[in-house]
Amino acid sequence: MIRLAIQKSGRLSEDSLNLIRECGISFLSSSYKLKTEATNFPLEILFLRDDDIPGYVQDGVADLGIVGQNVLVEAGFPDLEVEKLGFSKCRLSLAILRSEGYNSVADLQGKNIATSYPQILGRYLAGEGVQANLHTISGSVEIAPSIGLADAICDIVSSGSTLLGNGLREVETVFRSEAVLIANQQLTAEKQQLLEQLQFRMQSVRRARR
Ligand code: PRT
Ligand code: ZN
Repeated sequence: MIRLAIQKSGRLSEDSLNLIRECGISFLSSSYKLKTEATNFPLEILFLRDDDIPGYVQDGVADLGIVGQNVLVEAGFPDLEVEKLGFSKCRLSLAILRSEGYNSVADLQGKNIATSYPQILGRYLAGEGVQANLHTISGSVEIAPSIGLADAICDIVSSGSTLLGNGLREVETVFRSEAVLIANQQLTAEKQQLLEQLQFRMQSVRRARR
């Protein structure tokens, strides 16, 4: 039996469940249960918050997980990635108030930047030779500039309409992300074999969708 952690409720949930079902794996799921067992594959599914998934897989509480690369890399476990899944594509971008001028990332020198991704942003700014003050906030990052909490933000963007609605404009792409399958690095031989079967099925599903 191999244990897979997926997001309980959020942007990854439906596509994660659909992918497992399209792999030919059947299971019962109800909205209040935190785990379920597949009926035709030795798989147990755990439903967790996405932020907890990388750590659980790193520690072996779960063998496998489905999570966004943004969350995986921010958690500090990029090496757990074993397969790109092609959904939940988004980018982590820097944005400033639309009324502000902007030439290059050097303009952010000494500025206050609000983000939920201090690790990824810190590395990016260091690579650009820019020193800024990062303020870590866990949600509603987009309102920070308009209420005077920060000069800029770094947050997830997909359509861009949330930035627009908050009077912001995207000025730099810091990181590109999609959902990935992750795996513990000390799987037993049996679990490794189950992982390979799952990867094979996931690859077939993606090929069939194209
Ligand atoms: O409760 P839990 O902690 O499990 O969920 P969560 O609220 O932390 O995450 P959730 O469900 O919002 O997102 C899960 C993952 O989906 C993220 O980690 C990303 O990998 C991916 N993803 C894809 C996104 C988006 N697209 C996205 N648009 N995550 C968040 N957003 C936010 C964005 O920050 C903005 O505030 O959605 C808003 C709308 O975006 P626009 O640009 O389309 O307007
Ligand atoms: Zn989360």
